[in-house]
Parts: sequence; C-alpha cells; structure tokens
Amino acid sequence: MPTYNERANLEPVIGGILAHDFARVLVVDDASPDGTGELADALAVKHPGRVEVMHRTGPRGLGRSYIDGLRHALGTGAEAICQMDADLSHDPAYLPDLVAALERYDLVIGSRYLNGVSVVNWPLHRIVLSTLANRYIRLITGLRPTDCTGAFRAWRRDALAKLPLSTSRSSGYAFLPEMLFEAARRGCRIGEVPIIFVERQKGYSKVSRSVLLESLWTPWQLILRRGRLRRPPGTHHA
Ligand SMILES: Nc1nc2c(ncn2[C@@H]2O[C@H](COP(=O)(O)OP(=O)(O)OP(=O)(O)O)[C@@H](O)[C@H]2O)c(=O)[nH]1
Ligand SMILES: [Mg+2]
Repeated sequence: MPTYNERANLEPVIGGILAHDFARVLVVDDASPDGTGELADALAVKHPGRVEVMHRTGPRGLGRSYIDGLRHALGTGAEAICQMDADLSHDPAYLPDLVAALERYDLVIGSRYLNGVSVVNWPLHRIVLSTLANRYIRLITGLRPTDCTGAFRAWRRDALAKLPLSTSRSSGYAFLPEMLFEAARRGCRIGEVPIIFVERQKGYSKVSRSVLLESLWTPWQLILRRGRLRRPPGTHHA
C-alpha cells in the first residue's frame, strides 16, 4: 500500500485490513512530510508481524513505490498479494472477495465499472475522464477489463513473479495499465469483481495534469514496444 501524506487515513485503513485474519500489510511510504511514515512505524510496533513499513528515499512516485513494494511482498512468501490505495477509496472490506476470486484467476481487479459506474462523490468531469480513459486504453491495447486504471488488485504470487517488475518504465500512474498489459501478454487469466469506490474524504489527491497527459501516451508506448494484444485471454467476470 503506497502512501504519500495519508496521515489521516492510515490508521482506519490499516484497521480495516487487519480485521481480516489472513492479512498482513506493507506500507510503502515516500518520506511523507506529514509524518505518515512515523505513524506507520508506530502501527508496526503495535501490530508486530502484521504491519511492515518500507521507507523509500530518492525520487518519489506511485509506480516506483508499487515496484519496490510488490517485489518485497514476493520475497515474503505470501501466496496472494494485493495492492490498494491508502485513502479509503479502496475499502478493505472487499479484500476477501478479491482473494477468493484468485481460485479462478491469476489477477483480480476490484472494478469500478463492472456494473455501470460505481463511484461515489466524483464530479461528473472526473467520471467522464476516467471512463473515456478506460475505453481509450482498451481500444488501443486490446485489453479487456472494464477497469484498467484502478489500483485495487490481487495477484497470485506466481503470476506476479512472471512480470518484468524491474524493467517497468512508468514511474507514475501509467504503471497500472502497463502491469495489466504485461500480465495479459503472458497469458494471465484476468478477472474482475465489483467494488464501490468512494472518493477520499481526508487528505488531498496527488494526481496532476501532467500525470494525466503522460497517460495519454502510455497505451501507444505499450503497443509500439510489444504489439497490440492479438488474442487477449478473455476477461471473465468473477
Ligand atoms: N509512496 C507513494 N505513494 C503515493 C505517491 N503518490 C500517491 N501515492 C499514494 O497512492 C494512492 C493513490 O493516490 P491518490 O492521490 O489518492 O490518487 P487518486 O486516488 O488517483 O486521487 P483521488 O481520487 O483524488 O484520491 C494513495 O494511497 C496515495 O497516498 C507517491 O509518490 N509515493
Ligand atoms: Mg485516491
């Protein structure tokens, strides 16, 4: 779970995760100026063996943090590895649904767009932008999932281990469709379960206009490098 200035959300989200007996959590903090990292350290002391903290230094970034965190998680022997935002938009109550669907899939997406649009408290322009972005990505790359840009995902460890995590080029949000594309290319079975996504109530968004513009180029980069997905493994809805 990557964090940057999520002090107000950290304790409730970790509480929600630890409510599941099967779960452990790794917080990947990018030296948040608001003290999220220190709070995470205190929670690690409070919940020994169940909360771990990675303090990143150097250039910050969502994609970079996911790469470091997912690689670390692979090293722990976990059979199911989940990724999620820390701002409570991804409700930890869905974790059992995501993990259960790994019985049938290699990668399970917690999707906002499986049953129409399940997003609460977004202004209309953001819903339009996000649904258009997903259509755009599917059209260009050949990917099938309804939600290619969300970060709430569960992986079987063997599927994640096949991905070229260290050579990923995206440092920001482009990392999310890129990982899906690489998984689909390797024949991973990709499933989706519906989630209701609620816009953050505390803290602030880190999405900038330049990050969104950068994402316009991403699907083209993917197919120029690797070719469009010709026989995409069908996405089945879990
Ligand atoms: N480690 C790390 N985490 C980050 C960075 N940028 C964002 N995050 C975390 O990534 C998650 C998603 O970021 P948000 O700012 O919520 O992005 P978003 O969900 O697209 O935007 P909102 O809907 O406005 O919240 C949150 O848990 C952030 O704290 C970063 O540079 N480094
Ligand atoms: Mg968010």
